[in-house]
Amino acid sequence: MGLRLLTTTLAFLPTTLSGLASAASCTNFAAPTLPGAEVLWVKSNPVADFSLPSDQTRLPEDAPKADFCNVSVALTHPGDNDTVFVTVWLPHEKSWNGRYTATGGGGLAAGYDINMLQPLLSSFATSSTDGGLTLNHTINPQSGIWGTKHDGAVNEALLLNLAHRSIHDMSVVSKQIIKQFYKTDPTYSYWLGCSQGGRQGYAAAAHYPDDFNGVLAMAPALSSEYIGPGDFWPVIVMENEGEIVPTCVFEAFQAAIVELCDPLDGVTDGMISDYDLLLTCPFDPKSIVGDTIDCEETGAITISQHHATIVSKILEGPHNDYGERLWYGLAHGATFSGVANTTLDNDILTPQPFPPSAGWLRGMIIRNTSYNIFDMTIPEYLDAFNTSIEQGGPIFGLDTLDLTSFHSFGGKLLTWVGLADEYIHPSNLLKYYHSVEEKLNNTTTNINDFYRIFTAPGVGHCHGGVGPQPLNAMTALVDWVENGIAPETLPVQSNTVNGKVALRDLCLYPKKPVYNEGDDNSQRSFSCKDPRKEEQGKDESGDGDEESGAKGLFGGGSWCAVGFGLVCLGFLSV
Ligand SMILES: *[C@@H]1O[C@H](CO)[C@@H](O)[C@H](O)[C@H]1NC(C)=O
Ligand SMILES: *[C@@H]1O[C@H](CO)[C@@H](O)[C@H](O)[C@H]1NC(C)=O
Ligand SMILES: *[C@@H]1O[C@H](CO)[C@@H](O)[C@H](O)[C@H]1NC(C)=O
Ligand SMILES: *[C@@H]1O[C@H](CO)[C@@H](O)[C@H](O)[C@H]1NC(C)=O
Ligand SMILES: *[C@@H]1O[C@H](CO)[C@@H](O)[C@H](O)[C@H]1NC(C)=O
Ligand SMILES: *[C@@H]1O[C@H](CO)[C@@H](O)[C@H](O)[C@H]1NC(C)=O
Ligand SMILES: *[C@@H]1O[C@H](CO)[C@@H](O)[C@H](O)[C@H]1NC(C)=O
Ligand SMILES: *[C@@H]1O[C@H](CO)[C@@H](O)[C@H](O)[C@H]1NC(C)=O
Ligand SMILES: [Ca+2]
Repeated sequence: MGLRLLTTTLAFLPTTLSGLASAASCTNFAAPTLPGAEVLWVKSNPVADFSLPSDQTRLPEDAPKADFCNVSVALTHPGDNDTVFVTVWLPHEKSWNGRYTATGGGGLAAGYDINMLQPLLSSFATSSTDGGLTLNHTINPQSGIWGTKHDGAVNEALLLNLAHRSIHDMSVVSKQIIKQFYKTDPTYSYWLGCSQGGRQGYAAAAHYPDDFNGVLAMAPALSSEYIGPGDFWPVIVMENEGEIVPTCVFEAFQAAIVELCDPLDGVTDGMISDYDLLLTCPFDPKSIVGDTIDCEETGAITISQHHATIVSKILEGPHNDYGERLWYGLAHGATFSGVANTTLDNDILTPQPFPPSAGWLRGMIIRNTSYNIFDMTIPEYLDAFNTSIEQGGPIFGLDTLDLTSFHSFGGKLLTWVGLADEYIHPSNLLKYYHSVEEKLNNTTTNINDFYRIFTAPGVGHCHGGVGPQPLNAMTALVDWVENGIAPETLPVQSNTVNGKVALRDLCLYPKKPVYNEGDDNSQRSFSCKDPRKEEQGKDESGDGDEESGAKGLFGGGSWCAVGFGLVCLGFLSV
C-alpha cells in the first residue's frame, strides 16, 4: 500500500519545478528571525536511506527509504528559560511537491520527529517541534515534569508553548528554512495532527489564522483542562471503591454495551454508528450482574454488583458536589482498556493510568513529588479538577478557539473522530461544532464552507477499533483547499467486522449513516442522512463505488496514524 501511495503522489508534483534556480544545498542556513524569540543555533545535515522500524511508523516493511535535508533550529523566549527545538525535513528539490505540512504531537508532547516521516515520503516539506517540553532532551514530556518549575510553580511558559506558541514558532521558522532551501515559498501550508496534535490544529486555526491554508485535525483533544483529570477518573473510581477490576470483566461490559446499542442505529454490524447513542445508549450495568465469564488470566469470574457500580461511575464520568457532571465518562461502545487499564502481576491487580493523564495531574496540578496520586480521595480529586479548569481553561478552553479570522483568510478545517474513541468522548467536539454553528447562525456563512467533521463508527482514538479506518483525509483536505472541492464523505479502509470486510464512507456531521437494505458490509446499503432535516432526501452517498475506500493518493491507512506506535499510545489528550 505504501508503495502505491508513494508512486501516486507524483500527481501532486507542481509543474513549475523545472523553472527553479540553483540546486538546493543542505548547508549554511541563516538563522531565521522570529519576533519574541531568540534563535540559538541552526544545524543541518543531509540524510540518506533513512527508515524507522515499521512497528513505530505503521508504514509497510518495504516502504522506501528517505533522502532529505535535516534542519534543526534551537530557540528560546527571553525571560522564559525555555529551549525549543524545531526540526524541518526537506525532500530533495526534485521530489518536493511544493507544499509544507507541520505535524503535531500526542499526549503531553508537542511533537515527534517520527510524525514527519509519512509526509516526507509523500513529498511534503515537513516539520515538528518539541515545544521546549523535553527540557533540552532530558525528559519524556509525557511525564508532565516540565509542568513544574524549580520553585514549584506552574511553568506557564511551557504551558503556553504547548497551548499554541510553539505552533507559530514552528511555522514561522519552517517557512523561512523552506524558502532558503528551495528559493521559493511553499505553495500551500498545512497542519497535520491527531489528539493533542488535533487540538494543536484547532489552536493554530484560532490563534494563527493565516499560518496554514488547511488544517487536518483528527480526534482533537479539545478542553485539555478537562481531559487531563477526566481520563484519570476510572483510576480514582477503582481506588476509592477499593476494587481493581480485571480487564476481562471490563471486556464483558463493553461487549454487553455493544450488543445492546449496536442494533439501535438500524443495523447489527458490531458498531454503534449513531453519535447520539454514545451518550444515550440505555445500558444498565446491573443487567449483567451474575453472569459468569471465562477469564484467561484469573479463571472464571462472576460479574458482581460492585463491578456494575464501578462501571456505572466510569460511564457517567466525574460529578461535582452538586451532582453536576464535570466531564464525560467513557463513550458507550469504546474499550475500557485505555483509561481503565489494569494489569495482573503476581495475583495483584494494578490500575495503569493513562500516562499523560497522570503526568498532567502530577506535573501541572499537584506539583508535589511526594504525593501519591493513587491515594487521592474523591474530594481531593475534585479539588484537582477545579485547579485544572481554573489554570488550564484560559489557554485550553473551548472559548479560546474562535475560528472567525481563519475563515476570513480562507482556511479549511477538516476533522474526523472515531465514535469508539476510548480517551476523549466525541460529544465534546460536537458541542464545540455547535457553538461555531450558533455563532454563524445569523450570517450568510455556512459552517461547512470552512469547517467539516466526519464521524467514524467503531473507530478508536486516532486509529484502531473494529470500524473501518479512515483513509486519505489529507488528500481530501488538499483537494478542498487547492481545488475548492469540499469533501461530502471520507473514504475508509476496509476492515473486518465479525469476520467480514466492511466498507463504508464516513458521513459529514451531523449526517448519520442510515442502513437502507442489502449486505450490511456494502457501501451501497447505507446512505448519510441529516437527522435535523425533516424532509430526508434520497441517498446522498449510498451509491458510492465499493472500491472507493481503497483509492486515493496516499493510500495505506490513516495518515496521521503514523508514529502512533509512539505518539498515539503516549497520548493523546491534553
Ligand atoms: C537531525 O539533526 C538533529 C540535530 O543535529 C539530530 O539530533 C538528529 O539526529 C538529526 N536527524 C537525522 C535523521 O539525521
Ligand atoms: C532553567 O531551566 C533549566 C532546565 O529546565 C533549569 O535547570 C534551570 O534551573 C532553570 N533556571 C531558572 C532560573 O529557572
Ligand atoms: C542542551 O544540552 C546540551 C548538552 O548538555 C548543551 O550542550 C546545549 O548547550 C544545551 N542547549 C541547547 C540550546 O542546545
Ligand atoms: C496497559 O498497561 C500495560 C502496563 O503498563 C501496558 O503495557 C499496556 O500497553 C496498557 N494497555 C493500553 C491499552 O494502554
Ligand atoms: C506533598 O505531599 C505530601 C504527601 O501527601 C504532604 O505530606 C505534603 O504536605 C505535600 N506538600 C505540599 C507543599 O503540599
Ligand atoms: C473552584 O473552587 C472555587 C472555590 O470553591 C470556586 O469558587 C470555583 O467556582 C471553582 N471553579 C470551578 C471551575 O469549578
Ligand atoms: C438559529 O436561529 C434560529 C432562529 O433564528 C433557531 O431556530 C435555530 O435553532 C438556530 N440554530 C442554531 C444552530 O443556533
Ligand atoms: C439570531 O437571530 C435570532 C432572531 O433574530 C435571535 O433570536 C438570535 O439570538 C440570533 N442569534 C445569534 C447567535 O445572534
Ligand atoms: Ca450498528
